[in-house]
Amino acid sequence: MADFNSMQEAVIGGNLPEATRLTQEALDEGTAPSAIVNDGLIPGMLVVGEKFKNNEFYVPEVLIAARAMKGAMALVKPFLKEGDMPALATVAIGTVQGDLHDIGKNLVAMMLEGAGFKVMDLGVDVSPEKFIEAVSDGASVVALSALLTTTMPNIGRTIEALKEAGLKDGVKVIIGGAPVTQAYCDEIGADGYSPDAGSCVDMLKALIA
Ligand code: B1M
Repeated sequence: MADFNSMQEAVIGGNLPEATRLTQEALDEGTAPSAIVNDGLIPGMLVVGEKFKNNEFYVPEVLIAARAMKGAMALVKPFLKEGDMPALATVAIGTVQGDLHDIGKNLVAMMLEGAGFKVMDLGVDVSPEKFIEAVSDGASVVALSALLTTTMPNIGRTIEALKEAGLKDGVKVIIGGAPVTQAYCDEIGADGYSPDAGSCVDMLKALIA
């Protein structure tokens, strides 16, 4: 019987050797790969998100937890069959045009991936056209990050571009970043705002429920 509790603890503690050892052991015992992900790794990462949201964990703890999760996922991935692990949704995430900050955006991407979303990371300085392309390629959620007051309006411009392309109604747009607020979210007609990476997961889950 796979030790899912210890697997969760290994992810929460960012213990890469232990996370990979337990994952390999579970695979060798014949545990379903999807159970390893759903009952061992993802619940661990969700706890990390909660702790980050509550200021019990800081950026370094989240990064090492994500490293443990990724190491274990790399062992499981080759055994996951098509349809084994349907993603909650496909999220195209990027920092908006003109903005090169990516530390917060990467944390959000990691938390979403850890929670079972498929993430298309478009990087930094992402033009509205690139987000449109990602939606055409299958993304149903567009996640926009901005760290500068001068680039924050590009969140609104990206939403306008999605509307002009006739794609806005088919996607959820979520936004965040240091200067971004719920008031700005309401003003530009985005679907959801969250102040940090941990609460982004809860917010998006509620939005697509
Ligand atoms: Co820049 N920078 N920077 N910078 N930088 C800030 C943002 C600034 C506040 C510093 C300051 O003046 N006090 C200031 C902005 C002022 C303003 O606009 N009001 C600033 C400036 C001015 C600049 C330059 C213009 C400086 C210059 O060249 N004159 C320049 C701009 C370059 C550009 O983007 N075009 C610049 C450059 C840089 C570096 C390249 C040197 C570097 C970025 C490196 C990198 O990201 N790879 C950098 C850094 C590191 C910072 C600070 C110090 C830290 C940002 C950070 O990573 N925070 C920052 C000052 C500060 O915040 N103390 C500053 C940690 C990160 C975990 O938090 O990104 O807020 P954050 O993400 C959080 C939440 O915001 C939220 O979740 C995350 C985790 O909880 N979140 C989302 C973020 N995206 C989200 C998306 C969501 C939901 C939540 O949904 C989709």
